[in-house]
Amino acid sequence: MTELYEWPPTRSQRAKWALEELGIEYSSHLVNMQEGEQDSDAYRAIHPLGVVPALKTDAYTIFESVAIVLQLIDEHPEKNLAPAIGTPERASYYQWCVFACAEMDPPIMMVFDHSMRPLEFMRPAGTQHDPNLAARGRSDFAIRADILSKVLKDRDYLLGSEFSGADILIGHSCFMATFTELISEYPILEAYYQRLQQRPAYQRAYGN
Ligand SMILES: N[C@@H](CCC(=O)N[C@@H](CS)C(=O)NCC(=O)O)C(=O)O
Repeated sequence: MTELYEWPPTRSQRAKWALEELGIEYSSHLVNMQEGEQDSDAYRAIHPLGVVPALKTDAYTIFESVAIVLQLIDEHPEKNLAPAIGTPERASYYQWCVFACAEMDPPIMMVFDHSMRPLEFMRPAGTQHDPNLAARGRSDFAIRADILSKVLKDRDYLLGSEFSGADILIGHSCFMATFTELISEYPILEAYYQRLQQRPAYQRAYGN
């Protein structure tokens, strides 16, 4: 049985969206962040950083949202959520998948941490909001949003006309950018995200 360790709405939704797109049967284990379950010995044995998501299957346990999405998609090539290995399209696919976690997550999280995160959930404990870091996050996000807008200007999805795992990952960045009120200045990105939100698998994963 496949078990997703999640606490919505967080990066665990990336894994959930992939599970839903692929039609994989799974159960959900809610890691109660408000009660500190992420710091329990039992959960730390699954994810040593005490964050979500993690995924447990009959064959392996894995953490890191991007790694989970890539692995699940590779296990189901018949669903066509990734181009064939070694092709030019696969190069773009890798590029945008890594861009999501390496380039989109940090500025968005900087804005969230320094303008929205309740102080009692700041890590390390006692860290205060820093408006300079929030501003830095906003300007770093703007550069990246422009890059994505240029790519998406004349296509429905990052790789062209076909939806792929890269859209799951950047789509979650759009979700976070909406949550942090960063997306409205980028109509192309906003329209792309609206397109993604029409997908039944997205709606099942994000609960709307
Ligand atoms: N690089 C990790 C980041 C995971 C992560 O930081 N998850 C956040 C939620 S989006 C979390 O669990 N935070 C716990 C906390 O802040 O206490 C991934 O993509 O899976």
